[in-house]
Amino acid sequence: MNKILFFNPRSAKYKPRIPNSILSVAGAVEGLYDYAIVDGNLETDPAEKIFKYLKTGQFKYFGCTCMPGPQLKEAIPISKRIREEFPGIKIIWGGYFPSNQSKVVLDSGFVDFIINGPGEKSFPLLLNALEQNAPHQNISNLIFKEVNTVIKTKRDELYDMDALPSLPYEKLNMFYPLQRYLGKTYLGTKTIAYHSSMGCPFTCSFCVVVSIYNARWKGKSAAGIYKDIKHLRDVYGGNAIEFHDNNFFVSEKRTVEFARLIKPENMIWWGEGRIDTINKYSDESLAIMREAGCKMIFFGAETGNDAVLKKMDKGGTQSGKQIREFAARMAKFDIIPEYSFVLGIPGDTEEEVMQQIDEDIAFIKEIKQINPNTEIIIYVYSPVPTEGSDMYNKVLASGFHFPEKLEDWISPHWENFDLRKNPLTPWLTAEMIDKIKNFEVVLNGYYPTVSDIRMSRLKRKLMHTVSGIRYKTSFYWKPYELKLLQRLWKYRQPEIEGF
Ligand code: B12
Repeated sequence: MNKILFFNPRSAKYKPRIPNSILSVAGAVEGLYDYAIVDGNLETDPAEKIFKYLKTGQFKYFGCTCMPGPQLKEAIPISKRIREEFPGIKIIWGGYFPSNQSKVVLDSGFVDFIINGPGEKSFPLLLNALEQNAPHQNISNLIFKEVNTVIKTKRDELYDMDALPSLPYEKLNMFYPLQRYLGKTYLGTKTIAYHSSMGCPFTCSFCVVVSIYNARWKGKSAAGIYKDIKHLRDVYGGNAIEFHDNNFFVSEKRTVEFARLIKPENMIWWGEGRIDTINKYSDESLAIMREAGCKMIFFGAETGNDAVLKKMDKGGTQSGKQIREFAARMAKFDIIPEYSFVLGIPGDTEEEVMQQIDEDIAFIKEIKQINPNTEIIIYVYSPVPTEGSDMYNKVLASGFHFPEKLEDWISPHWENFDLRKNPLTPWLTAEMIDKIKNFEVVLNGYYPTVSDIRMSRLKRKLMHTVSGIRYKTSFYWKPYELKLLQRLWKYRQPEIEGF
């Protein structure tokens, strides 16, 4: 038997979302290969379920998706155990982690193939080759090992998204009721996770998308997106949308067309975009988007310092001035800008790094003054292998290196690395990390995120009052009282948990 077992490992502190990564490749083999899906987010013991499937003897392929962080905690031990107990099963990983950390993944000895970037074409081709004992060396978007050498095959051009197979929602529904994926969020009571484009046209040196898509972007048509959303609304009752694209708003025309189509459905939607791109949108476009339910947009603001933006290869026209003005412009249209900042990037001296952190903190406070509704997300810079960029060269020069053994990624030391909260980067001192984290606690106290739907008005008010003196006097040291409140009330952080 040649069935595929797909696995979506659990993301810690999750709210289950439609597993688009797995569904995209499942859709591509629909009708060609039979498959089952195990979603770690909806299982108490996914390993048990996986081995129950494998023991039937029907499965020949194990396809696992993986991003850094908590998903590795299941992906690694489960794949390893499969290799030990079922050595005949081919193990194939896809997703951002294996694409970017291919050597360490393949060196583990328990992953046979990595799908490098989009898998809709390469995955079925790989299976066909394996089934027919035919060569796989010419299949694009693949990484594998041959006599101890890691081979990366050529990359396909980005696909016409409208021509790709539709996602097999009905099939997913046979394994897990799709309703369970439509969670209650700030956006709505049944939130759909949808992915409508591939890549991003920019080359920011801190962003992992660059090494996979190399400044390319392609989007599904507005009509195609609408058709899928309408289906999920009519059949499963979805009433809000979280767009998971790296950059949903690249094309103003597509956004406006989609807004016009979705408006009568009365759905709230959210996506990620660039400040300089959306700043070019006309007032009319922004007004239509808001009327059509676009309530909040996530933007990588990164920093208000133009020289640092340049160092990060942010590209485009983004500047500190533009970030400020744009926050005010969004307020006019009643769209909440969710600004993310990257603090703690490498500098030449310790003083320089600290000074930049202080400057970024001051800038964030300024943004809050301009538009208090701006949501702030703070990340600590975690290097990604953007080979050739000046910033990554600096990272390497500092002595930083990624783990050399796959299992080290789940050691307590590395576990939180990609959560972008406490990276193990040599240029950051404990004092710097404390400063960033303490500021974040005070900021979240003074301005609790609107996306935490469980937090009552009264609790918000209380947190705001308690943190007032600290926030106003910039006294962030040891904010234990706020930490206690946040723990007590299970304050949630959208940067880790999504909405
Ligand atoms: C949804 C999502 C989440 C959800 C996950 C929910 C779930 N598990 O069900 C949540 C919000 C929990 C999350 C969390 C995190 N995420 Co996340 N997440 C995403 C997001 C927005 C969408 C993923 C997706 O569905 N894409 C759509 C599918 C179709 O694309 P795809 O995954 O690339 O899949 C294609 C190929 O990769 C390949 N493929 C993928 N898997 C497989 C498997 C097989 C078998 C095959 C054959 C092929 C294959 O084929 C697919 C079709 O072409 C991506 C960004 C993005 N736009 O992709 C970030 C992203 C993957 N996340 C990222 C990160 C870092 C995280 C965090 C670790 C940290 C953080 N602070 O965000 C946390 C982890 C914390 C946690 N709690 O687990 C990074 C990864 C960066 C990196 N260094 O590799 C990304 C790229 C965001 C970014 N731009 O930085 N995330």
